[in-house]
Amino acid sequence: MFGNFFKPKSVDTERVPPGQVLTEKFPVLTYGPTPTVRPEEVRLEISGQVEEPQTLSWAELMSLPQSDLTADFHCVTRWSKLDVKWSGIRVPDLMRQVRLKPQARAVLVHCYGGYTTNLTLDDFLLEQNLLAHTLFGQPLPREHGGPLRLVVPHLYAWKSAKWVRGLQFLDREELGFWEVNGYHRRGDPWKEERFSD
Ligand SMILES: Nc1nc2c(c(=O)[nH]1)N[C@H]1C(S)=C(S)[C@@H](COP(=O)(O)O)O[C@H]1N2
Ligand SMILES: [Mo]
Repeated sequence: MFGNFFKPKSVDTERVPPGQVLTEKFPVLTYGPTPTVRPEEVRLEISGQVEEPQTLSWAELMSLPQSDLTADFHCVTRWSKLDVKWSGIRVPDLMRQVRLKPQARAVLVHCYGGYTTNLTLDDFLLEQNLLAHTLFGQPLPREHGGPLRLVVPHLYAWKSAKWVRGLQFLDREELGFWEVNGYHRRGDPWKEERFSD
């Protein structure tokens, strides 16, 4: 019996969406310059279809419940990375501080540097979505969105907005930066929702 001795490193193809290739590295994908924001400068503005607009400081964010997440990361340019380890604030834990107006349907995520991306509330409020400040146990590197980024594991990674500074709740979906420029409005990697028709 060779046992596990010669067991090849197996790739779990059920975890790789169609048209994607695995990478061990963690490429950086940013449109435009990388903003420099110090944690103590971070403000998260919550606006739009909410009963009370509010701005959270870094200290306030850190005082919310903190969670770990291991998730696969799929970029529409066809690389996927498995088992990325993040820590941060689960979106539902943040949203317990927010009273949405009944007509809220979607969110436009705003970033330092001007990037935006859109999500329906159904896609945004999921348990596994995280506002991450830690990557593999280290402070989130600036090029990967530090101090604070969104992680939305079930959609292509352009929805995982880096350097988040605002959540604007809307009564109907407005398209973000890549979505205006031809990317799919939702971006489910399992359905290969890469581009809009
Ligand atoms: N603010 C901002 N967020 C962003 C982007 C960007 O250009 N600006 N690129 C998106 C894209 S296309 C991908 S694939 C992921 C890449 O994250 P990474 O650079 O940490 O790998 O970030 C997403 N979030
Ligand atoms: Mo991407």
